[in-house]
Amino acid sequence: MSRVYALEASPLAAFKRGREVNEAYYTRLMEKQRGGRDLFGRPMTLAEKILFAHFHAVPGKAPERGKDYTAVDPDRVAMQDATAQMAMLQFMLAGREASAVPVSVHCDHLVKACCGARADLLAALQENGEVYEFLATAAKKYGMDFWKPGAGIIHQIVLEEYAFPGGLMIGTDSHTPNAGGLGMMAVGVGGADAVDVMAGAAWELGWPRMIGVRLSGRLSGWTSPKDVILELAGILSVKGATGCVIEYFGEGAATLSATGKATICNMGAEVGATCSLFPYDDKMSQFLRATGRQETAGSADRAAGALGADEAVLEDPGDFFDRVIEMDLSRLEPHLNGPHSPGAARPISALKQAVREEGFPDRVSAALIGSCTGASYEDMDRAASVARQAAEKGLRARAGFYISPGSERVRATLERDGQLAALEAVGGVLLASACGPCIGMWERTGDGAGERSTIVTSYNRNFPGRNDGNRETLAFVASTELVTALALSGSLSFDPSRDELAGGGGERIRLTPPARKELPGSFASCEPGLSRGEPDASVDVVIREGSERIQRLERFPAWDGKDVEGAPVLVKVQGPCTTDQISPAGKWLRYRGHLDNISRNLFAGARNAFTGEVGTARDVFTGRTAEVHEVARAYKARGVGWVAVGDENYGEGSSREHAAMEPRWLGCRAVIAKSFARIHETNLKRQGILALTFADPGDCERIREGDRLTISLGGFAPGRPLHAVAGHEGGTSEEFTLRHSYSELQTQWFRAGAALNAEAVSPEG
Ligand code: MIC
Ligand code: SF4
Repeated sequence: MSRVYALEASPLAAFKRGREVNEAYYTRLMEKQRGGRDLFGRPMTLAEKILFAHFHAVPGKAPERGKDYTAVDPDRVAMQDATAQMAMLQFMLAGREASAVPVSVHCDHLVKACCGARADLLAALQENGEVYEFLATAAKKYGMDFWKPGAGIIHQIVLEEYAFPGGLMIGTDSHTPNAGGLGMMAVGVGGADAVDVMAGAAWELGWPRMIGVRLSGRLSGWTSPKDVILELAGILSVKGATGCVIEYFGEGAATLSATGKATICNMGAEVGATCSLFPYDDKMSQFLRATGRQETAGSADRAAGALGADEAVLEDPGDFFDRVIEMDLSRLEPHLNGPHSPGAARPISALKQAVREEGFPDRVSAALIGSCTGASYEDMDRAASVARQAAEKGLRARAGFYISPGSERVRATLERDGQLAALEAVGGVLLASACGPCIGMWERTGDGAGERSTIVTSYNRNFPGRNDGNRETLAFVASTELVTALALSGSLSFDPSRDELAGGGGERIRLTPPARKELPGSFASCEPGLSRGEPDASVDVVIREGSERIQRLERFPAWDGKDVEGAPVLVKVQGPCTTDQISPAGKWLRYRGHLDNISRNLFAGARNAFTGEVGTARDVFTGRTAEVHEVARAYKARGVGWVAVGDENYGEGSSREHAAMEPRWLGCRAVIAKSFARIHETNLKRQGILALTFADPGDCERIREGDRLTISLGGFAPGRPLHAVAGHEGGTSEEFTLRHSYSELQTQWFRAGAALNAEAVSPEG
């Protein structure tokens, strides 16, 4: 079977190696969508229209939301260095000469923030040289675009270079949906999903449920697009949109800049959404043109009708969305969400009380702006306008103040237009255009380091230990301009719309809300740091001999056809368990390309409900308590498979498939939770681990320390529950029922030992 592009090879080929999408792409998209109306027999949401146009083969009946799986053909793939290493190692096992779709690889996660942009970048090149060399040579061989360290953060570059309205993309990072700001359906996935698509197979997607958000009114004063999603996170909670696409519409949507929309879509990941989307509008057209994509803008302008939901959907959204949320931008308040969860929404007016009653340190010890969520030209311009007001009065930031621009293009433009100087004038330290402290690559020293302290960031995540590795740090997320105001005041409860700053001479200074400048007249020219990909079979992928960073992979063995029999429960995780707890980032990013080495962090950040401790477990055979990975290795050495037990929304957060590959490598047979986050559930399935849920969530309480689990796999098939028995220490046992969401294809992955074994080897054959 040769690969069939949903939008056919010829128009696709037109944009394949370049940055533009042509008219033919949209002509085909519109033709395809007409077929969609016949299949659904009703008007369609934007997500349905885009997905329909990308069907691998049109199904016989309209897919049922939240139930059916469908096969689609993404237009492109994006990967960042911390996940691309494992994805590339798996792709090498697939035996292909080149990627079947356009791919970009971005070096952004491994740059440590320590001494400022220039020095940090040089240190990263030294420190991670062999990883960059591996990725660069692999990208060259397989024909992928390669973005050097310092070029910028994956999602910002994708927005500036590759995203286009109506397209479908997957990316090995959970914030891939950022491209929804340009009307692209962009979904975060684990590396193995990307490998399939790069190997020419279709991509399987659970047909999503749809949440509609109607925006009315207009932002004013201190509110920013970020506050839309910070408020929504409070309404939906961190798992409220699991399995859903969030589609925004309404006259308020058209007032938001493209980068503001991207921020909102980016953080849809924080509520579990598959992706988020805005309809095409003038703001997107302006952004496409400002970033040099006139042809795409012109073609999209003419196809605008195909790039939004059908009229009837907008008139009666309640009939077409599973849930509709109304939000009036004029009434929105600036938010500071946290600590410890992006879903802990707090309007700024509630902060004073929260500081009093919940005992958060009011003093802000560090303020950080940037990341893929808060580093657009508009964000930084607003931050600079706040900083300027303070500088004019001779004030400096009262907290450590760090700036990570989203891309080199943005950085060069901020330098040219003076915003950078304004931020530095109040004490801001420029960091590299990379993830840095957002992913724990922060050598934090000085004020607040290693203590219980408050920090504020314009990032998207604030899980315990995320930014500086210290679980005692209380991190709050907010808009870039609010974080800047808090940096100046040094106080968490400072509300710039009500409170005044104290000047050096005792005078009181009231900050005025920053103006909104969405785009520069033009972006500054810069050396972008890109090597364009053309496949070249003669290139050897470089893996250094004896490397502790990169390890060639071996395939996981196929299922032996037997039940899970008497498997000890390695850990039962207490409370929310993010991928940061299963496989922490920070110093462990170093080993993202070496499965055995990174496995030493398995569950290092998770609290074991049996012991109450973080990162340890008891060996049921020896009674010895040790680090979780050591106990897992001991079981593996005995040839005993084990099981892990989790709570609600298990595996929320990042897309890192290490959180599934590590347990697989160390002998895990099944993870049983009350519920799963979408990407992690698929990652487990793809790596050959059974991802199961308690039919009765209350049964989770029946699992005790020392239990041995037996799970009967005889009738393992889509939609059929499984029977399990927990044998307790002391001889008693309890039975319970487990559910799962495996599709037919996914059960084949399990049988084959991993998805890679089942399908990606020779999709052409
Ligand atoms: C994140 O924001 O958590 C990350 C780091 O970008 C991850 C990817 C990773 O762990 O490499 C994500 O969001 O998927
Ligand atoms: Fe990087 Fe942070 Fe964005 Fe993840 S959320 S891609 S770590 S900037």
